[in-house]
Amino acid sequence: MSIDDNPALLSYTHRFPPSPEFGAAANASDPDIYDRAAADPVAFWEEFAHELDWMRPWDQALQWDCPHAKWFLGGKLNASVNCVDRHVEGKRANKAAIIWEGEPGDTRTLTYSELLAEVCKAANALKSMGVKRGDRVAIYLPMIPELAISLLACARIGAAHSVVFGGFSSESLRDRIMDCGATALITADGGWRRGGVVQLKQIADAAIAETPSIAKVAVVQRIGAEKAPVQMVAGRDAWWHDLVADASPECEPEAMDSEDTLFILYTSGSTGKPKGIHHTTGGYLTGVYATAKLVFDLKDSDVYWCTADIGWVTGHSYIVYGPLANGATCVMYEGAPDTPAKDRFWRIIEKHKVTIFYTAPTAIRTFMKWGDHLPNACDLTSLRLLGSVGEPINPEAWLWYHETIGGGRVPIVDTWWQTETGHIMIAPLPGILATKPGSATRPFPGIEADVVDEQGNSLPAGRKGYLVLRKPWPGMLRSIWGDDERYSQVYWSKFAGVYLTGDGAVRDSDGYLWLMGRVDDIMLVAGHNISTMELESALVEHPAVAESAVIGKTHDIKGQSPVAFVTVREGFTASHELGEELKKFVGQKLGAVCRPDDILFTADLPKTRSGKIMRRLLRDIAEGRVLGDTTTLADPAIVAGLRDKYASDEG
Ligand code: 7RM
Repeated sequence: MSIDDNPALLSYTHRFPPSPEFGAAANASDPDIYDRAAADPVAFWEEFAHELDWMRPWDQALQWDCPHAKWFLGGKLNASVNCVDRHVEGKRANKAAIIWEGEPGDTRTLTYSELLAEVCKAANALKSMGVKRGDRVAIYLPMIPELAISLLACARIGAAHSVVFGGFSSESLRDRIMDCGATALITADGGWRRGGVVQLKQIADAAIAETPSIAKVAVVQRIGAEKAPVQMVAGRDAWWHDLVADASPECEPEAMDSEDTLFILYTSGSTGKPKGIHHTTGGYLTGVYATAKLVFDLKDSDVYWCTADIGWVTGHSYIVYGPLANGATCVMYEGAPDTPAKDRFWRIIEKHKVTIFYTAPTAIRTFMKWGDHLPNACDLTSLRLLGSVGEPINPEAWLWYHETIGGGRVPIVDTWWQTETGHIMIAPLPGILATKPGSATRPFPGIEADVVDEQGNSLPAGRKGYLVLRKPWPGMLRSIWGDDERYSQVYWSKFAGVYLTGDGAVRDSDGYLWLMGRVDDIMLVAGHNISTMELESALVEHPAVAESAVIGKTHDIKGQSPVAFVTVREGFTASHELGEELKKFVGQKLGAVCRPDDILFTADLPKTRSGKIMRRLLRDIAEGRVLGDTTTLADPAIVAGLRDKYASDEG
């Protein structure tokens, strides 16, 4: 039997049904929701749109002229009003909206009414800088409250924000500013990272020396002149605290058209220049509101923490817009998980009694490597729901997360989505579906996902193929900023009328989806389609393995042969014997065809700054090629080191 007909992942058969108590109290508790949404997805989304505050109702829910969608046409609303004002007017004025924790240990809590005043002051400050409705504002900030405030302030006055992650270089910032023609920049003197200071203003200065569109710069003082000296350019730069000190705490929100731009967010993509993913207002807000409500089961009593940076879409949708549209209390943390010590996350959960915790598999695997004693020493019993996003979560990591962090009590929502999709597309409704470790389960109600072959034909259960989305959804990207041709070509040209996600997937006999990573990463070994994810999941089941990345290396006979890069868990040492043992281990678990030809031990794997393993670079290393684009790497030294090591091991 070929691997294709028996994907290794489907051998993970544990099921975790929701507890009756969780199910009974959940925001989504009626299994009928799936059929109801499938029968009329547009009406389903309208139900959630109706739960938002509109200044003018929409005339038409959806206009679909493939590949261009418009949602809630004619409707007018403001995203900041939906995330802030309506909670102040409701019963949440004194409820904490943001509980912020700085890396050095300073904290700040903003209630919804305080957040409203801050957003209005910031909105007026932007106006004083000459920013108008329809303009673009670049934001280059650390994870401080001003970052969330800046997004909402832009939304309030109808300017589109373009957030650039605070770890990116001046070149990345420059390119992103130029592409969207931003006229103002919000930055800070610096940000804390592992006890050190990232000199954001200095980096920004280098970028804006080459971006004539930027007329004004607002600078938040996070660090102070001693550790982060800045040069303020007269007429261009102003301190944030000066701008807001002069600003009124009231600001009439703009009535935005549902299809007006809310933000642009750049994704690097594997080749070519970054794509400015273009999101609009009404549909996006409806999508993040509905998914945050049902997937995270947000209640007024929750303390919700998403560990992503707002520089990524996860932070846009599930730190800012989704939870705040639901009136939630959100924890926001500035720094690294190992500062001052490797238990920082668990200390934060204990301190703030976090109930919902949303993080990435890369972080989970790191915590596993650091050892159970760290979370075990903290009181994590406040938790009632765990989430995962960013990469496929290996069943082994899922089970560890469930046991060690969730105490075996709480549901895990593995949420599959993309910058382009705007909001969660595939994830369990935790009160309804039984979960299976390693599967993101079923599409969210109203979403139609499919697995298709090279010709676009639907594949039956057990066959790997391309993951596609068959119907428009409210938060979908509207285009690539300034390049509609590329938008059509990248997402809509391989199969007529359906959205190509670029990911591989397989469905099991219960209709659950198992994500296989990017299709570019899938190997063809002796005629078998093997996903790198399957081998990686098998490898991390071995007690010595913390994390692994598998790639296919060109092979004369087999076409490709699997090569595994492996990091070991604390207390284990890399050795030739361990390498041989791991090859055997994988061969026994998955069959001889999957047995890796090479195992290379390494202290770290090359990852993007959002934590995704960059297998493309590992392929370059294994093939002895010149390394491709490395600008999105979190730590370029890792790849250089690996390349040398690989060359010497081979030699
Ligand atoms: C939210 C985000 C998108 C890509 C996507 C996948 C991978 C994300 C999961 C996942 C398996 C998941 N946006 N991905 N979530 N793969 N299971 N739950 O990450 O634009 O930065 O990346 O991330 O390959 O296409 S993103």
